[in-house]
Amino acid sequence: MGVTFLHTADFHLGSPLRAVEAASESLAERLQRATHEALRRVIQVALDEDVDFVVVAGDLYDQQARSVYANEFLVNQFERLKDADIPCYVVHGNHDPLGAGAEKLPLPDNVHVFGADDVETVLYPNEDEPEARIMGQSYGSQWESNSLYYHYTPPDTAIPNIGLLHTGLNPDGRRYAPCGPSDLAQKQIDYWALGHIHTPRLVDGAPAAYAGIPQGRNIGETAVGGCLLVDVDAGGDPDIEFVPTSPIVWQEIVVDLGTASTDDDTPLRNLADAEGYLEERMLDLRAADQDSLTDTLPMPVAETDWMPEGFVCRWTLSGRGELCEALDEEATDVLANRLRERSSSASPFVWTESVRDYSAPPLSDLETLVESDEIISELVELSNEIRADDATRAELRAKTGDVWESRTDEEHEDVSEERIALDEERLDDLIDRAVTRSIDELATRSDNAN
Ligand SMILES: [Mn+2]
Repeated sequence: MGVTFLHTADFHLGSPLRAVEAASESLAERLQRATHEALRRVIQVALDEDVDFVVVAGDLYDQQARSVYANEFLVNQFERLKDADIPCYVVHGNHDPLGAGAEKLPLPDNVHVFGADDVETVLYPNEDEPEARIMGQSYGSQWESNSLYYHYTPPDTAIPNIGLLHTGLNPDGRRYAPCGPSDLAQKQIDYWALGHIHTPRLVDGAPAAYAGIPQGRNIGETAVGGCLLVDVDAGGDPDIEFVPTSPIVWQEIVVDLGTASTDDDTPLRNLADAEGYLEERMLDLRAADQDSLTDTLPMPVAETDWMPEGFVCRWTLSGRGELCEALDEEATDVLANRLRERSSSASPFVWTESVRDYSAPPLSDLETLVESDEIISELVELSNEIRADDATRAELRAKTGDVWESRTDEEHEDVSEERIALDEERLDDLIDRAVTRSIDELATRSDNAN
């Protein structure tokens, strides 16, 4: 016996979108609409697919003090499910813990909200002839340090067991219901519907997935947003399919000045070249299709006629090239404004969030520098000696101690830096970077002196 349901999470309704407001009021408005439109479409998927039920894994609201607009919108969406006799099971997360605020408008009675005191169990569609068991526990406060998963213990495995959990999936974490994939795998749960991480993700080693945020809110959330359709039997592996819904897709496009070129194959030299080049990339984006936009997702994607209404782009210029000399803060602003005028009304539109310049001026190649500049040649020799000398390496490592490194995991919040041991590979990397920077500096200075 199996059930088919829709898994969604992390609506963050009522999110203030501050970062975007600064860039453009009209874009902020567009995104605000997109956040609502994305959820409306998620509900439409549930209706079109006639799923048995819907599960929501936390962070429905962005803030503990629930926005009344968001509350009303959510009530309306859940009522669409109610009209189709589709029940909905909800846990609250760290952004909308139960203890903090109550809805001003009550949710319709097809919605079951799991309490925060214990793991609760609900049988679908009813206790007399159950077809699935849904277990869940909401956060009672912003930080949930307990390993909630531990108490998800179904009494039997005769029907599919589904667990709703809002978790950072970090066994060593202290805030977001700590647990790891192996913890989840050892429970008799056929599918863990997870929330908190905003990128759609399958969990390695456990029958668990994150549905992701239906509509990304900023440049950190570039994945296409949507929801998951899940089909699961008692004791079987879940079938998981992603359905894209986000009206707007964020993109960060990195342009390497070392390889980027104009139509006639010359390197980008001035603002006009840069504008022409970025316009071409805009056309590429507008020609993208569902396959190319979703090909980084780790799960099968449903065939739909989805296309975003538009893209919001950050253009990051990197590498070395002549164009660098033409770029300063004013130039990147002007470039961004010119790009905005180009394609903000096309369909799909491409809105330029910003142009960022991390590029560097071109450099003659290292060999030439070493030959022509005595100081640089000595620096390279010295760095090679350091690299090869075990005693010096040990001394460097002892002096430096642990180093800070930014975390690169996809968790959307609390992305902080953490301290890690300076191993041999990182030490080599540090030496390389120090030498490269010193050579850059020396070469630039001797250029200026000449
Ligand atoms: Mn969260």
